[in-house]
Amino acid sequence: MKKIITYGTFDLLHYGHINLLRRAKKLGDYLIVALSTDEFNREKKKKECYFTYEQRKKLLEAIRYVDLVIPEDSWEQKVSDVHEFRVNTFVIGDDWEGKFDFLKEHCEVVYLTRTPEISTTQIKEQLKDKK
Ligand code: C2G
Repeated sequence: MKKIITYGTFDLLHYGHINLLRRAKKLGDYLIVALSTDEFNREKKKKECYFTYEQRKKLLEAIRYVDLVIPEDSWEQKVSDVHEFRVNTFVIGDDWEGKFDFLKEHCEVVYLTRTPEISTTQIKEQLKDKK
């Protein structure tokens, strides 16, 4: 079984996220999503989420491509995750191109193109403008 892992906040889930998860799953048989916790988002990623971790987790678990959701609560957990879950491939959007090449000694590393015209930030801004 070829295991894939990806990481993210996945707030206000949209089709850009789904495009990423669909292509990530295509690379193997089992997709793990390490989902940024509320604390990790607030303290380390400086992101304020609309949905809580539990709500975002439920949304991801409803997606056919996702097999397991685990918490991401530190930048440093990736190497241990790869070994603990016997991951073959790390996947993330190419907005992170090169940033996780250190994982290449532990697993395959794949950067997938982002879906260009959509982002959680853009959704929030457009909703604000509509008020
Ligand atoms: N994504 C995408 N296209 C978009 C928006 C997002 O392909 N239009 C991808 C991102 O590249 C990422 C995933 O969807 O691979 C999740 O996006 P975010 O929730 O913004 O994740 P991010 O904050 O980049 O977290 O340790 C890694 C971080 O946790 C990644």
